[in-house]
Amino acid sequence: MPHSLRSKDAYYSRLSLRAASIGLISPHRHNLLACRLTTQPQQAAPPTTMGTGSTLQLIRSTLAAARSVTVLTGAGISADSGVPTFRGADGLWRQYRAEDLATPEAFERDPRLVWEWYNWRRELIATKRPNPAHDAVASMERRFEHFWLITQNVDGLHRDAGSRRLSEIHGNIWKVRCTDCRCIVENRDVPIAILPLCQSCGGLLRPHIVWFGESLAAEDLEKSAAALQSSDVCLIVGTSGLVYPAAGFGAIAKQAGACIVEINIDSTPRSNLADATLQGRARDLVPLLLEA
Ligand code: BJW
Ligand code: ZN
Repeated sequence: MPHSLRSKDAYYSRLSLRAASIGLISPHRHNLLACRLTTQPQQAAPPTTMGTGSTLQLIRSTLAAARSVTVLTGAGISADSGVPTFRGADGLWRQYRAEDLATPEAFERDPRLVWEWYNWRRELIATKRPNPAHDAVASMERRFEHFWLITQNVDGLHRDAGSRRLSEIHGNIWKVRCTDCRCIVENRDVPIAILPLCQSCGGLLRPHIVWFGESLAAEDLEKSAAALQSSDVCLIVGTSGLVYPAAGFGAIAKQAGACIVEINIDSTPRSNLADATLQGRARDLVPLLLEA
């Protein structure tokens, strides 16, 4: 791993550790610690493959013994519902410049352009439904005594699937925030009026989304860090592992003793951290984890 990434991990890990309450060490942890599960496929996988059957079996038995599970998701889980990712072949950042659309400076410079882009994304996302991977994550919440979902996705599909114990750490595209009074309200208008104004104070509304250079909500960081530090298993699904602080979350869980399982169609800069990797589509693989 390049030195720059290692030091970023350390920086963000320190930040999150400071923000977190102290995690509990589960008695189940020690068994799980001992198990470095598998084979990690080194080559790019065909569209849908998975690790060996025994890998899957080991992950299932590790999950069966786990009391505390944290799931971290990224755009890949919603790609299976038809929501574009950011960095894939058809990813949003291949077509658009993040600096023009997803920074506070961009919004200050041209709020109309930014809202038009979000309007387009709202129109697209409004037509999408959760897929079996979202459903499986939602059912994990019911299965494990301690469970937390950390999603980087703003599309709300985890909530639509029924997940409630979650932090949407990059915000939610169906919420707006006033740039003056800072109130946050749900807004599902499609299309949304451009430029939308706050009903309380008349101020300009912005998407309730965390843009580059903006801090994540302290409460989300605290809840995430607490969950990561106390998890027996940390499942990382469909994220490129490039955007901090989430890119450092696997390392926090690992350092605290969790067994790390990565599910992705590709390898990522974080794959080496994983105790087990399953290569393939989230919608095919995540539901398999729960089968007996
Ligand atoms: C599948 C699949 C299938 C596909 N099945 N898998 C230098 C050093 C350290 C830090 C920084 C730095 N310079 C800047 C920073 C900080 C910055 C950052 O990390 N930048 C990096 C790019 C370097 N981070 C921030 O600014 C964050 N704030 C912060 O850190 O505050 C403190 C601070 C600020 C500044 C300096 C220092 C400290 C805020 C980050 C906000 C990110 N916001 C976005 C966009 C919001 C716009 C919107 O959505 O409307 O959030 S960026 C974009 O990336 C989006 C995503 O949530 C996020 C992560 O992407 P994700 O989910 O991983 O998607 P992809 O597309 O990258 O990957 C998809 C993956 O799925 C791939 O791996 C595929 O293989 C896989 N896949 N199909 C399974 N079917
Ligand atoms: Zn207001």
